[in-house]
Amino acid sequence: MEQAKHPVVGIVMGSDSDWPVVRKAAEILREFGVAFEARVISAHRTPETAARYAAEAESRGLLVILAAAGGAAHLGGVLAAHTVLPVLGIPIAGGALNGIDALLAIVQMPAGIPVGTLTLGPAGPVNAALLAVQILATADAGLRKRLHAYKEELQRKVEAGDARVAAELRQEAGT
Ligand code: RP5
Repeated sequence: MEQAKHPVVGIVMGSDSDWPVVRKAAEILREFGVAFEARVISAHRTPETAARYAAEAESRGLLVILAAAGGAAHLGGVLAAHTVLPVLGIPIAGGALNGIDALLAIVQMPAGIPVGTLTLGPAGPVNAALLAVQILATADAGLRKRLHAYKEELQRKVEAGDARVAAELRQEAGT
């Protein structure tokens, strides 16, 4: 699932069952032209691989890691334990508690090992990728420009929605 020669963002997910939701993060990164890689690595089922991935991430040139997991979502914490790179945790909905478990697991890291906690639900991977772009943009003027354009586009969409609702109401009122 490698997108480019020198990925700077590592998307890691606990299971390939997370991919249908997590792929949105890949789409956003692609939209911004940020090279990434995506891996399925489980903190519980493949713990050695998780530790190795995080320990080698910095020397491999990664700058930010996204960690998506559901249930007892320890992935972000385990990766963060083995790297100084910023780790952004994405709680995946599903299972008996529908993501509340993952959210609480990610948000309760002990002092010293931060994991940024992103939105629960489909906005999670989108916001995680955007936050990764924003982190990279602190040292990349080109990316910052693209982020401004992205925000302007969001604004245009809301304004178009506002106009559409107003037009619909006018039509219903026959005015
Ligand atoms: C977590 O358990 C994964 O991140 C996934 O969200 C959840 C279920 O995994 P599977 O049983 O579908 O592989 O570790």
